[in-house]
Amino acid sequence: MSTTARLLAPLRSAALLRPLAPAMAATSASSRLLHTTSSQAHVDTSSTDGNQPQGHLPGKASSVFLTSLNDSFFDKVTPNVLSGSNNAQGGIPTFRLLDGTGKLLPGVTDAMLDITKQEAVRMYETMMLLPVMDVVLYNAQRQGRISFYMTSHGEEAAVIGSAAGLDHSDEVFTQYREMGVLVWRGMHLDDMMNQVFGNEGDMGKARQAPIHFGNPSLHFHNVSSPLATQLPQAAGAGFALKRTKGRENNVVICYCGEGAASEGDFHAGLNIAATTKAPVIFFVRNNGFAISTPSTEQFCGDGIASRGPGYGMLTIRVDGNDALAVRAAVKEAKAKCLAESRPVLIEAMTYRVGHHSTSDDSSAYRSRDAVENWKKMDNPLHRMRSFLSERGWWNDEMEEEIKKTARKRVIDAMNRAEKKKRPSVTSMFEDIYSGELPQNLKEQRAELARLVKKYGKSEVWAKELNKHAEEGRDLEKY
Ligand SMILES: Cc1ncc(C[n+]2csc(CCOP(=O)(O)OP(=O)(O)O)c2C)c(N)n1
Ligand SMILES: *[C@@H]1O[C@H](CO)[C@@H](O)[C@H](O)[C@H]1NC(C)=O
Ligand SMILES: *[C@@H]1O[C@H](CO)[C@@H](O)[C@H](O)[C@H]1NC(C)=O
Ligand SMILES: [Mg+2]
Repeated sequence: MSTTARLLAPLRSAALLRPLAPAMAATSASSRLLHTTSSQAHVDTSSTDGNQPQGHLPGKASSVFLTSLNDSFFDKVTPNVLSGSNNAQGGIPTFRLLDGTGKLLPGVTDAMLDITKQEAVRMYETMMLLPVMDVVLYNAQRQGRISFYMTSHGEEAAVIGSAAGLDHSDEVFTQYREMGVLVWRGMHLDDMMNQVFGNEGDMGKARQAPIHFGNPSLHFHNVSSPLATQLPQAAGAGFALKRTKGRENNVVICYCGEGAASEGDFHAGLNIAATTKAPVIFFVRNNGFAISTPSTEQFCGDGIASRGPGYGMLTIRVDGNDALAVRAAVKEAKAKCLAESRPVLIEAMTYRVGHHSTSDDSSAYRSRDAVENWKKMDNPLHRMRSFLSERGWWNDEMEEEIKKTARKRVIDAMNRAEKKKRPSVTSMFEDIYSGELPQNLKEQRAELARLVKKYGKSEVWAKELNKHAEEGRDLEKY
């Protein structure tokens, strides 16, 4: 049994019954455990397995009954695995393979890592490419060259580790901070830059804000800005996968932030997936913040993982800054999704090192020191690098080389994208309806044509029109 399997197995049985067990032991007399056969609760002395008398709750075969009101309340889900003395403070444990400095934890074997040198190196190289893209594009926004951007700083292991735990044909639904999945799946940097710059090379024809990617051939579903949109969609996609011949070995992964988990659609998505037994991995990046709201003010439970049992869902909390643990957890989650035909909830504990987006300055609500300290204390890139170096799979020359080539690749791709024109002006009227253009859009197009005819030669208009393919001449025929 792998570590993940060992950790998941007890979690599976950690239904709501478990936290009651210690309390049950405390109520010395078993006569205080009730068996209900009518509205009048009464003492059950005939139960065959004394400690677990059967209750009669709709849809639930057994539930332990307690008579002590105080003992009946609980606010934590305590998985069997660490309910003993080694988890004195209680709470849901966190799965990890590497320690904070990147050393293998005692007892972690190669079989548990289950990774080749080639894949581990590729993971690290991809993790290294992300911050390079982030720095270049963040600055490009600051220089007014693109309108918006969001970085992945601090979450490289959570995103790349999870991507590496899946097959390229698994369906991906993301929130917005997970473009690393596309990098892992091999989306060309030119295609990514074309999207961010919204030029005529953009597969989405510049109709979405930067980083709102969509890539059908990489099974990457279009990003939507309204939080949690993707969760019910993912549940539906999971159900569809089950019903599609030839997709028996595929799952859906659906990412969201811990902040988005406060949306109603989070509940809807998880509950639909659980009840339809859809093969969906809900991967929650708990990065400590929803813009300026810290996790501590976002919810009162034990993180997001504590909600899994509420949906009857297999759940695991993983160290999101340990790329190898994230990969192992996702691989095992996929295996369980398929073997048991049910969704899995993963909570990845990480930290948003960057500002929320280019529209945010996080120094307004957290100290710069806190961020700097975090980068030093728990750095997913350093941990992965140190793991690789320890095995002789990485060295300083490789590090220098990758830093140099990554930057050049990214800047070259950006420059190519920036030189391209925007889509033609009339393209904005296309594709919304498959048949003939409706009258109202025809009128709008004609009005635009009239205005461009009238003002198009003025300096301001001419400059803008010049940025588009066909420079507005495509309007002349309307
Ligand atoms: C329905 C909805 N409400 C509010 C927003 C504004 N908004 C955008 S991102 C965000 C924070 C989300 O935080 P989290 O889910 O933790 O993701 P993170 O940014 O930390 O990756 C908010 C409130 C939105 N996009 N949609
Ligand atoms: C229930 O808990 C409260 C608060 O801890 C305590 O004051 C009270 O005595 C308890 N009641 C019983 C019946 O144990
Ligand atoms: C999703 O993205 C792809 C690629 O950019 C695009 O072709 C498609 O039109 C988008 N779909 C929707 C519904 O926006
Ligand atoms: Mg967050």
